[in-house]
Amino acid sequence: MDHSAAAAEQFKHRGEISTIQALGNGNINDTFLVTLDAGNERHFVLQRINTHVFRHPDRVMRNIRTFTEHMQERLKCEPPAGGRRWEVPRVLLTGETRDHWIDPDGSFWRAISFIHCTRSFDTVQGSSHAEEVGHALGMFHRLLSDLPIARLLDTLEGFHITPRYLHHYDSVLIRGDSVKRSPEMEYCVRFVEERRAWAGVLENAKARGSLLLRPIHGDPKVNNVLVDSQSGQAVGIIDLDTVKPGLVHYDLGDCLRSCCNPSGEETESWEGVQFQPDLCRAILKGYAPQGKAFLSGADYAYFYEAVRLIAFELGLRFFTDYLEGNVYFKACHAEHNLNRALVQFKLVESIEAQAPSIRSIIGDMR
Ligand code: GN1
Ligand code: MG
Repeated sequence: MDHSAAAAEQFKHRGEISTIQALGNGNINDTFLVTLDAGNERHFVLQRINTHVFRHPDRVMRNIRTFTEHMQERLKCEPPAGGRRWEVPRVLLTGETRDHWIDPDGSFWRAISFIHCTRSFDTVQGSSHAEEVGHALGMFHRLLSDLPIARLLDTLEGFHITPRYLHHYDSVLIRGDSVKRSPEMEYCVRFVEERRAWAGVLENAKARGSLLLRPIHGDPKVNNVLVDSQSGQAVGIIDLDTVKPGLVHYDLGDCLRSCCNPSGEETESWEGVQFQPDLCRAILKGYAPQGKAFLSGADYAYFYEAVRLIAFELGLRFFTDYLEGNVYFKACHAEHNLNRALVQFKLVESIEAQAPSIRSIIGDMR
């Protein structure tokens, strides 16, 4: 049963609900824009959390409270330079002052404020947009860089731990051993095999103590960055469920793999997917001034591996989900996750083919 209207009622404090529309195209949660007919804030964002993925939604809400308070405190002392906007979504409470509502079917609903006069894009619109995306991720990292990681809970165990995804992939592949493979599946299986030995590169550096855990966003893809509708400047980052301790490399890698593929992760023309170094340069130009405040020499040394790895990891996650029957990512058709995997693997090939120039762009960041 659809409980979105009842859920919206819980979080609305003034006026009546005019409309509830699907918002964005997230692969995990269901997101709606609720519009009211009165009050100062006419819109809010309502979400049903996928509790098969986020098994502890209470931890998600705790983390959001912890880091938004931290960010707000820092912004009081150091407001954004140059008259820029930087906004942090607020968690809305129900009439009973709770930060969530459980519907009669047991689904977990929560609401956050809508950041006005902003928009987001599924693909990068050009180098100035790319620079803004980089700036947003840098701001996010810098403002949280002094939040002790012990204050953040783990909202998604194993998230971005590539060797764990490989381990799961292996068990899924064994289960489906008797299934006849298409040429695309054969390509993916070979692709993973050829890179298996390298897949621990970030986790090994972490285990050696070369890379440190810090608060990360977890999912800074291009459409999670809000830009001001007038100026085009970045205003904030949304989709905060995966904020937890991690390597900033997961974030920078995810941001670059998402933004430097102008055809987007949903394109059906996967053969033509390319990584655009010029967009990479623009993102790092936006990120670097913020990053200088907290990055170490070892951090820079692993950024190339990060972009290659996170594209590979996402391809692996999509491919595994295809083999498993689309149990994790929402899919519009049976081959959807296979197509998404092929997009990421082609992107990895393009990254590998341009390794020297990407490394040199990263070198120029310092
Ligand atoms: C998922 O649900 P969404 O679209 O915000 C996924 C990310 C992937 C992304 C790929 C919790 O994010 O890790 O990078 O799809 N989120 C989770 O589009 O697994
Ligand atoms: Mg997300």
